[in-house]
Amino acid sequence: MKIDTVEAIPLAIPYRRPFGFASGRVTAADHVLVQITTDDGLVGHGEAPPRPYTYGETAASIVAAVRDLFAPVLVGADPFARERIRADLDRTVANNAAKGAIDVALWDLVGQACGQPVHVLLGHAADDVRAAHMIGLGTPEEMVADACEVRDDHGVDAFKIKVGRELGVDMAAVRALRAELGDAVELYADANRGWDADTAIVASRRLADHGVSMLEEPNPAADVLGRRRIVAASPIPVVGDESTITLGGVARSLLDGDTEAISVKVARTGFTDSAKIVGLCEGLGVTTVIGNQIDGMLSTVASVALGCGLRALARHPVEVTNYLLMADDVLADPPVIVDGRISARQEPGLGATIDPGKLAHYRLA
Ligand code: MUC
Ligand code: MG
Repeated sequence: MKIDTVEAIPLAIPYRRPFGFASGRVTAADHVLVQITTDDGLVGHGEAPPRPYTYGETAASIVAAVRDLFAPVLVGADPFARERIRADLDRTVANNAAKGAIDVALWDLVGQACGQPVHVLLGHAADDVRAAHMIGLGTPEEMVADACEVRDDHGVDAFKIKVGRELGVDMAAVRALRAELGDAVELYADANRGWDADTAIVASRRLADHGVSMLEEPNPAADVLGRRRIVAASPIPVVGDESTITLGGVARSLLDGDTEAISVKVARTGFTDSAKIVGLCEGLGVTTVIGNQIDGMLSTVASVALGCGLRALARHPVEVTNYLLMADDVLADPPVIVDGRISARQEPGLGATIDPGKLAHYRLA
């Protein structure tokens, strides 16, 4: 089996409402669909959500990187040779979302070729995972309403609260959420580097007082000594997300003592490098959780496959709900979250079929 064509298709899908966080705001899904076909007629897909404020990529840069740099390497290659392909892709630095989407599409092809779902190929740790919902920035009332909608409609009982603003504003939201949702739900927080070290240390204590279990990216990790002071002073683990986006970066960050747990995202490390990061962390006794890069439906399906594939990830809630913000998407069969859980698909590969009508409607010329 050889790769025949590689396409990067830019999409424009409206949002039901914007999603805000300390380092940016998303108002529409300008995701790029990566579509790889093989000479025996298989079609694999991956989704790249551009996050310029996190990785520097835009939809245009992802399309250009796939078309000009990565497609020439991929065409003619065997999709099973993911390590060789990755070595070739890594001759270009960064472009995390573009590479992540390509890796997801390759696993989709491998799964289809083997007649096995991706979570089974990865190790089949579970058939379903607990869902977590990421609550974007807003007033306490807006944030509570958002959480209640997902709790009431989908039974979700784990929530990541965006923080990183003026501390009094964030704590008002955290208090309101805890009061409304009760003590039984799991709450953790993500500041997207919005605080300085001193503020983050105070915040970590106040968050812990409200039973918030983890604090993601409290400050810029490049503030090396500040980050170490937070780790030393915080009663709750400090989680690396956008500061820990490569295998080597995760190793360095853990050894340097600037993170204590790691968020992995298929949208930036695909299945291959996510699994390597999870293995590294497992060996070190470090918790890994699956984060959400404000994914559409395809990346959501991929995240569930990763969570159900690997034991260390299946233990923790997986952030899967952000596709609910989108008014629509290009999948024929949307994800389903019931009683706070979401199941891996049983079809070969990702089991995600693209609706040709929706693709024609949402693709940019
Ligand atoms: C997160 O966990 O930080 C916000 C920006 C991005 O790239 O991912 C999100 C969520
Ligand atoms: Mg984060």
